Amino acid sequence: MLKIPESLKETLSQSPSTSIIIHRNPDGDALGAGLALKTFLAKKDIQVELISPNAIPNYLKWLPGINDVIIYEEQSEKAQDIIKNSQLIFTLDFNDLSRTGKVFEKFLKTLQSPQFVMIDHHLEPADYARYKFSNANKSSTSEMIFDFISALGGQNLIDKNMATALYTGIMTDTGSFKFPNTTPHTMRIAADLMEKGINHNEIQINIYDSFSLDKLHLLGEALNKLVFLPQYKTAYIALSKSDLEKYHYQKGDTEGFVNYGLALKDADFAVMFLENDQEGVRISFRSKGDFPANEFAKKYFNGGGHRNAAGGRTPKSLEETVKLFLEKLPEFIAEIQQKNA
Ligand SMILES: [Mn+2]
Repeated sequence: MLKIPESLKETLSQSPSTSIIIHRNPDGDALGAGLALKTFLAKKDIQVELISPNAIPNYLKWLPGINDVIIYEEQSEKAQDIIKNSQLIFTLDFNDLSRTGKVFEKFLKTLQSPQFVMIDHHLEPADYARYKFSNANKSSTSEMIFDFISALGGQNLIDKNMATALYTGIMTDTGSFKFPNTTPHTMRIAADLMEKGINHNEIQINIYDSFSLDKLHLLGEALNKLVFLPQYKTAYIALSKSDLEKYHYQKGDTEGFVNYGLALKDADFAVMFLENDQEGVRISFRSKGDFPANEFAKKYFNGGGHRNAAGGRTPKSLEETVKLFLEKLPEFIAEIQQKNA
């Protein structure tokens, strides 16, 4: 059971103005958690806006209430005014203000004594929040929002749309209840959400069975490019800018591709490199079992995350990035083998 400090309960009972901020390149969990919390607070007569650092990916545009999300990159002055006037600023599904992006982070750091409420399930939470709900054993931030609402006695306020948002967050962050982060508690929440009248099959179809032909063809290209290194139980995919352009890449199109590497028998570690104009190379890491994908991401690729799912980036070219990866992988594997010996 999540414990909410009395002072936070009291602030919430005084109809404060609030805002909710999620991480850059928002995923199903960030948006699911954000939309559900927003509706809950609004039902408690609390003024609230949901702010995303950048645009909503296409595969999530069907979520109820998504059109009211304020995009910081597009409406920064409006977003800044809202945040400046917020007595509480919820930050969801990230552990460090840098996850909002350079420009947004810079603004957040200019705030005078902001009251941040962190609700998040990533390791190593930074220390910016007055109220910190951080638990890396949770499947998702959406699960934590369900717990947060329950701890405030608000379960009866969860309606079908909120349940749809939360279910989407839990489903996407657990890979449809497949990843090791799925607990009995996660399943009980999923059941509770189903009882709120959601159409779980439709959510599944909206997320996983709504690909464009371009996206499927890009997946074909990615699978053809998959390289397996049996000696390191590692599979990787590298997609160049021209690969992406060939299939009219849109943000979110490669969502989930990295997991195909783990579908390979005997692969414990899967990596996907994505060459992106503005951001250099974005890298996704997935692992089975004890392989610490987050440590690898942190050590060599300015990243981090969970043991089985992490991300990173480099300003290098795709070629240089893959070269560095191939150099460091044997070193890293030798290290963890030594540690476990
Ligand atoms: Mn999450």
